[in-house]
Amino acid sequence: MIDSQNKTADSHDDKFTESLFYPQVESYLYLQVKHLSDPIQTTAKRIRRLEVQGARNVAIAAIKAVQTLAGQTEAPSKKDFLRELSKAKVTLFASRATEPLMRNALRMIINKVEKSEEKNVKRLADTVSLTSEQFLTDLEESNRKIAEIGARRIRNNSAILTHCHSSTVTNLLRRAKHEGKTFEVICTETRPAFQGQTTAKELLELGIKTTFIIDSATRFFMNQVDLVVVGADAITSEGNVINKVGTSIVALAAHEARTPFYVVSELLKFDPATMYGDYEKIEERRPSEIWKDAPKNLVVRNPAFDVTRRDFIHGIICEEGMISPHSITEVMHRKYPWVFE
Ligand code: RUB
Repeated sequence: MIDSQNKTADSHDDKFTESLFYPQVESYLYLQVKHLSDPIQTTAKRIRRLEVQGARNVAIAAIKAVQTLAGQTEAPSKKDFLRELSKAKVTLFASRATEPLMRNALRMIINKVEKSEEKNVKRLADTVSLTSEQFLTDLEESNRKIAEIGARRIRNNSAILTHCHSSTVTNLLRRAKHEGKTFEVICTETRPAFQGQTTAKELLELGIKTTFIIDSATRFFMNQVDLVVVGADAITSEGNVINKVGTSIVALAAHEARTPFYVVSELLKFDPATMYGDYEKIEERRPSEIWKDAPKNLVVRNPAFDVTRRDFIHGIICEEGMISPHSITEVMHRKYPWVFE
């Protein structure tokens, strides 16, 4: 998990320097990589270890890694360059299984090279760089729109509950705060990796009154909040949302307490494979994250995400506005037809 800025090479076994501009400030992760021997392996490792966390930050880090790879390539031909990109894609996709934003982004960038008539590797690398930059700019603009739309849902003197750490949620709350709204936030600790601590720190830095609770206290506090806002890792063609494990329990509790439950998400977290019958794969992490010295023969399971059914979601706040989960496929066809290619 990222919890500091300007880490140096000393904190990693990889030989590189980086500066992380963490999104609570500008809702943008700026990953600068210098003298990186293998940007793909290094980034994949950091993603696997949760040093880069949250769907958006994962996608941004993966895009930056591919951009760096393109800048360093010595591939003698287009065919070799494509092979390099394809290998990078496989490695990055495997770093976390439930990240369609990263997959959509990398597919789109690599498709540009595949479809290009250009044969010159240097110019193809420039295509990767420009397409990546454009993708990141569009992602930033989506994030801005989501915050603008979502902040309107936050009333003065209201309380909001959130689960895990979502840079999109933080950005929305930051926007509401900057608009002068007075509100408070309850955030869950989010076991086992405690991403809620990141959320709590960010909100405190923004000057938002924040209460930190254990996950299982969610129902206890549900009647005291006006709405729930969570992020998303994946949205299926049926409009179900996959987010940090426990989100579906939060949604159930919200439903039972009649508390509106909103998901804030860029549309590109939609997984087109679900349209053709595939299930979204739910990443399962090491049992030792939950219990380091668990008794022998004890079965410990550690899914990272769970599925919240669309029936429990009041709306998905995305760059196209507040949409019903039912309309996701239609909206995707209109806004991003290329994801279905
Ligand atoms: C993070 C998580 C976040 C989503 C959305 O899980 O579930 O809610 O990724 O985040 P993990 P964002 O910590 O395991 O990555 O809005 O930043 O994309």
